[in-house]
Amino acid sequence: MTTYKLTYFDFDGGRAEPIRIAFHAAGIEFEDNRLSFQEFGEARHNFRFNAVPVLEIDGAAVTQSNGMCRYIGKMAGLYPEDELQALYCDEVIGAVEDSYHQIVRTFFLEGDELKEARAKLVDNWLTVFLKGLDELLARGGGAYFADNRLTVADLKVFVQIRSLLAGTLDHVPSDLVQRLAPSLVKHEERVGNDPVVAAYYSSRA
Ligand SMILES: N[C@@H](CCC(=O)N[C@@H](CS)C(=O)NCC(=O)O)C(=O)O
Repeated sequence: MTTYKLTYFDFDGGRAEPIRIAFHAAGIEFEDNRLSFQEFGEARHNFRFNAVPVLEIDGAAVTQSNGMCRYIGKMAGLYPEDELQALYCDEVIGAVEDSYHQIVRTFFLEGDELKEARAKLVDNWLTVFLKGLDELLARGGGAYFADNRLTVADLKVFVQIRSLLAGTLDHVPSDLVQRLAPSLVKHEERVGNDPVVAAYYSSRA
């Protein structure tokens, strides 16, 4: 039997979370290897590209979270077979990946510098990002981003929007999504209540 080990930080979010949910949806057992930030810091040079998530398949390491989303998503039936719908799905997961890069740039700032950078992030990139996702959700029909059903695109957005709604980023108002793209708040609720996603979080509890 193929073995899977997914290494990431020890929190229920970020780049690995949609992959964990997809594993659960596929009914595939995997080792959920969660590192503290300190453990990651000590081990980062052992990881290709010095970053996580890393997925080991029968001991062979693979990087790049969106590729993992597609790979496990296909096994879970959470990735479109239709080429155009697959492209729509990829557009969304790529946009969310971009959002991580924009947000991470502000991570190591402090005080007024952080405040200023986050204000700029809100006014510029996050606004563009949320409006873009709102547009893509409408293109998908309003409920899901692609294929008229739950796909890894929905999981990827769900994880990011849930984090914004929880106010995890200092100086980013937790009502920003509601103000700019209320459709994404409804989408977050829809995905969170999906039986597959809800079952995953019950299993975590
Ligand atoms: N394109 C990569 C980006 C991976 C990445 O930047 N991961 C972050 C955590 S979410 C990381 O390990 N950062 C550590 C560092 O940059 O030191 C992917 O999608 O997997």
